[in-house]
Amino acid sequence: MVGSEERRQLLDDGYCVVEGVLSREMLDRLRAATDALLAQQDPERMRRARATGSMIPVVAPDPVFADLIAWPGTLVTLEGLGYPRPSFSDGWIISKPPKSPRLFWHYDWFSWEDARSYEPEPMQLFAMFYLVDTHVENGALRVITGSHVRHNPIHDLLGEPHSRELTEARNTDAVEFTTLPDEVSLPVRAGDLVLGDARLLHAAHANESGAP
Ligand SMILES: O=C(O)CCC(=O)C(=O)O
Repeated sequence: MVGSEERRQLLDDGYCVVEGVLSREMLDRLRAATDALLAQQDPERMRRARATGSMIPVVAPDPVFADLIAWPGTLVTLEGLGYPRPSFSDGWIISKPPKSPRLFWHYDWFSWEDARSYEPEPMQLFAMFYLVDTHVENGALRVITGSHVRHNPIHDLLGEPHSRELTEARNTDAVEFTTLPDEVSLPVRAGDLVLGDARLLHAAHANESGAP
């Protein structure tokens, strides 16, 4: 069970890591379903998504994704954090091909004109489930602690987050791909869950390994 320490971390730091949320059986089902979808991906579409990775919507016709969205381990975690009635907005299957570049700095929040965007309580969380052990060499998440509520110099420099320039990684020397002095890497094990405030600045390491 998660509790007050994880809630403090989510509110103060903007994220928390919950270990072992997915069962072995669920991991096997998800790997089979995502491998099948990835095998059908158009290579040109994958090329255009070099920085983000595959980005396949989870509305794919396999009931395992409905089971994932309503996964009891996630719901119990959210309840422990103070969110007993969450709703789902959207989800994506993200596979980073071997030797693919970094993901650029961005945040997921889209409604800054709403005054509640400037309050401590998040209005939206991201939930990232990992199907393989993920570390700095194969695409681990990078975050800037506290950037969901505090200004960071990179906020002033970021371009349009899903422009073709960025998603195709046309220029990985651009500031959006840079290593920041205050960034933190979040390596995880398969089955772990990273929960984060949608306002948090995040990016990912390149996948320098030979495996997706
Ligand atoms: O690709 C990743 O590792 C993170 C995905 C992400 O940042 C997002 O979906 O907003």
